[in-house]
Amino acid sequence: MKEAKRYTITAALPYANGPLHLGHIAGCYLPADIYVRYLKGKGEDVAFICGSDEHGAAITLRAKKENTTPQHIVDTNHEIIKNAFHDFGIQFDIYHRTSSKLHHETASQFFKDLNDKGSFIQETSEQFYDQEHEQFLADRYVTGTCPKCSSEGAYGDQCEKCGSSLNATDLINPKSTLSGKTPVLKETSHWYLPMNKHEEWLKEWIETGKLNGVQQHDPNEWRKQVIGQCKSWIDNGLQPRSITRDLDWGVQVPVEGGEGKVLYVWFDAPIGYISATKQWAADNNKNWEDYWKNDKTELIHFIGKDNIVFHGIIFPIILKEQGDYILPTNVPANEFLNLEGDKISTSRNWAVWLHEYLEDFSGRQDELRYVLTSIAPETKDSEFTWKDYQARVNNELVAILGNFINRSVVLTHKYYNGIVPEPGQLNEVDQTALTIIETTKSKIDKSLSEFKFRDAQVQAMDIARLGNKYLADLEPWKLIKTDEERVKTIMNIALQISNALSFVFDPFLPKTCNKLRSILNNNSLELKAGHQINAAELLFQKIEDEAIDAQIEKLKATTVKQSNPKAKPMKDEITFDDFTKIDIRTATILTAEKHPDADKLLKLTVDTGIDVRTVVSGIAEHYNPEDIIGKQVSILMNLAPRKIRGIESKGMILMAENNEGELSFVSPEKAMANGGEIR
Ligand code: B3M
Ligand code: ZN
Repeated sequence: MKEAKRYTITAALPYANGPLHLGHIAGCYLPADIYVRYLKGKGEDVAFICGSDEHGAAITLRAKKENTTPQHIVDTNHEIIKNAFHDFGIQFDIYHRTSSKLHHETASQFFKDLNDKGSFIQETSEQFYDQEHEQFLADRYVTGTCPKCSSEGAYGDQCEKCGSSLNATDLINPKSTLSGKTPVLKETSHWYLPMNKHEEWLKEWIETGKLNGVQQHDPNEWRKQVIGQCKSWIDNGLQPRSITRDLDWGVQVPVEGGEGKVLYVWFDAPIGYISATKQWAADNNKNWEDYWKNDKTELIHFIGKDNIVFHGIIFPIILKEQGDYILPTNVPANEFLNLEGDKISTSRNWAVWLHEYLEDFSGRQDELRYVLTSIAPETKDSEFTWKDYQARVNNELVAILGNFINRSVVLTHKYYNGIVPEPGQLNEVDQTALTIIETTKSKIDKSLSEFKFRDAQVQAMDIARLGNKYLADLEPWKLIKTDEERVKTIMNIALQISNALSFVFDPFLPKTCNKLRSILNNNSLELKAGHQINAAELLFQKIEDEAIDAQIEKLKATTVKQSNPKAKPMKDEITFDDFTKIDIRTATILTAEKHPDADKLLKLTVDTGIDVRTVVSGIAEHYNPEDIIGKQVSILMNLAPRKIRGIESKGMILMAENNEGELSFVSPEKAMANGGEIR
């Protein structure tokens, strides 16, 4: 018996540290879902795998920031993400979690097995350590200037500006995200994956698709940017990469010496695909190994471009080291989606959140699916704008697809009481239309099999265009008065085209196609004469200007606007603990006089409520001494005393400064008792 072919299709596990935005959807989840629907439509055996990535510093830091636990963060976001996927029609066979017991066991066993095989090296090195918090600083716990592109705010594992993957110790001017202080170096021991040992086979596998001389995949079918990124990594020389961290959130390192350490999130997350498959198999009476250890199975990873090296190099190394596992046959990574002329940014809230779209445009998930596929960033970055969204929905979905179906169904009811008429002799126009539809169907099939979803959807819309033109050219509404027999043929063909559309659009617009099939009252590729169809219903509604304007307003309103372009950038983030160390109080100036030795300085005595003290302040160019006596101000109390031009100054008067360097006191808006805390 010939062994059946299977597909394991994965979509990158989203970090459960925040909701999904349109960039995530266009980059990875929508193309994956379209591909899976296409395969399942052909009757293929597919496991469509995803889940929440619940480990890593992004999550522990988020918890710290929100003063809660990592578990709470992942529980909340897992639900939001899972529901948004469901409502958007992304139909995973399983949406699992990496915090699950099964995943911890699976990842742990994987590590143990590879460790036993000698696939890792263990090394002691100096890593950044925050003395105040008594903690090693993994990945996002350190920020600094990127050594590659010099931009500030690069993380210890990656610079988001230039995309370079980094080692924390490469950062220029590193700062702990916990204390804001410069970290010290301290020795710690970690496990490393010696990627350098794998260069040779990886190079051959990426460039030729061969593994041990056996053809595994055709590299011409891989996207250029995927091969390009993998090759450039290999050509630059692969380095050992640490796969454990000094953290207390994640999968514990299960071997001796692993106490207090966890697996690096990028080591355990891809194994999450395997643990999810195990859970799905257990729930559905399948054998998970068929989907991971059988070379008839195609493993395909859908991801965004920032995940390429993990799926094209690191995970394949891990799988190959295990021995029995298959390697991916393709990694169709997308580029990025921009939004209204700017990069999507979660920190600036420059994003359209999927769950908010689904609330604001309830029931209109297919409209968004259509637009995101039309602009899918398959080969280069692309852009979403609300006006373009509106135009594509109104001019394509409503005016072409919706209009054609509606005309066909309405006329069938008008002329034939909703019964598909028997066609007469087909003429050349009819034949040509049917032939074009057949060839377009095979083109769509080919495009989908090559991961060209944008093209495939255009081709599907071409069928609706052709249908519209067919009706517009033949004008059955005029012909009905003169040639009733001919109209039967025309309407039969229009309904055949409608039926074809309910299948070719299915991977792209699943909800609409369900509705269309129920209007046609037909689930089969064939639509027979004499068949009764149901009443017409509109497939799409026009999107009005108000809805679009409201979205643009919302985007602008929630985005942090810089009203003063000259304002200095914000300093590094501090913790609440840091803030509580600062003691600022209300105080009243009792006396003021010019500093005997400095033009810019005034010598003040102030009543701080708890003492009367001398403060030297650099405000002489802005205030006359006599004008400020009795003025209530803010004073930084616990600043260590310093001598300024010979006079000891205790504390500092707080001043606001404008773009021109002019100073102004920061005073309570109404009179307050001196010594009142400012917080
Ligand atoms: N969570 C990164 C990301 O969302 C990561 C993907 C894991 S896939 C195994 O970009
Ligand atoms: Zn950089």
